[in-house]
Amino acid sequence: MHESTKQKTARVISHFGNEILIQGQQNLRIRAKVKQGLPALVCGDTVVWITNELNEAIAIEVLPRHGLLTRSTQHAAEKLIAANVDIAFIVVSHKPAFKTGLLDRYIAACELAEIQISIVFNKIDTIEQNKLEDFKTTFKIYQDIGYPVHYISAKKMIGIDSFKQTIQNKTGVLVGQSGVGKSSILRALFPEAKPKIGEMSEKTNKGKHTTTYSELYRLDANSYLIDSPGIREFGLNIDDPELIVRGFKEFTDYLGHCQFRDCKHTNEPKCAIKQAVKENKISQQRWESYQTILASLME
Ligand SMILES: Nc1nc2c(ncn2[C@@H]2O[C@H](COP(=O)(O)OP(=O)(O)OP(=O)(O)O)[C@@H](O)[C@H]2O)c(=O)[nH]1
Ligand SMILES: [Mg+2]
Ligand SMILES: [Zn+2]
Repeated sequence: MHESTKQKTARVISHFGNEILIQGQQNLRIRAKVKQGLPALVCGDTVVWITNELNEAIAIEVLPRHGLLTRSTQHAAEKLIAANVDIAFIVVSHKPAFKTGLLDRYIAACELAEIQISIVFNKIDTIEQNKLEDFKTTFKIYQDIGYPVHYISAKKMIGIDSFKQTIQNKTGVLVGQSGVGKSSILRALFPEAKPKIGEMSEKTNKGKHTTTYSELYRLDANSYLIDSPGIREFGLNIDDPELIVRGFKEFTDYLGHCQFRDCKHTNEPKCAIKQAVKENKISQQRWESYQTILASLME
């Protein structure tokens, strides 16, 4: 076979319109075109590519995906965030202010995409001890559900090693609000990576949307980490509201025990989920998040 038509595989580092940046086995970053008719590609995809007679790299096939993280926006029903994701690091902090609803949406999206979840509380170097204790109480709910919570400081390199191991031989993605420190965490884990790190707005205490597109970084031969842009609203990409319960893992044990088979677990009588909330077996806060998401999808 002529060298130029030899097929190789590569991971998609990032995606711009009709062009992608790919990384093959030799760690080289190559700009490639995408053959017409391929589905929309996203950071993390694995593609088969060739070099044509003009010496251009062309992606000709996308390999089957797992762990496809998506969301919906006002403009698009489905916006791809990353593909082939094994584990999501949902990054939260006290600065910008923590939002339970957003965390629960991320969790639901990852559960539905069968992506493992890890919560990362960043910037512990700038929080008062008693406030940190309050957060630890809040996050106990998530630990009880089975989600590990890491308390770290990317800036002061505290707690970085404890979750570094969880990414070995996996593809991870960093998600969360703008300014929580996703790119800073990437740099702490992988100093050779030089992602842009933003300022926080002093006026609003919010991030400035420094990272504008998702990008894949190779940590070692089999471990990858994707840095993604922070977002304000995370719309769940679900067309069937009945699926939402699958995004709330701790509800699972109670499903099928409600009086009505089509119970939505909102205000129906003899609802096993509501009963579990009453008995403190399911957190009131999580149940409220569930209802907010359900209401937003029924609109
Ligand atoms: N004190 C402190 N500041 C941090 C820490 N991690 C990040 N920061 C700061 O927080 C700001 C935002 O950090 P980024 O890493 O750009 O945040 P991001 O989540 O990537 O933000 P977007 O790309 O906009 O989504 C920067 O000023 C960082 O220096 C930390 O552990 N401690
Ligand atoms: Mg960033
Ligand atoms: Zn019910």
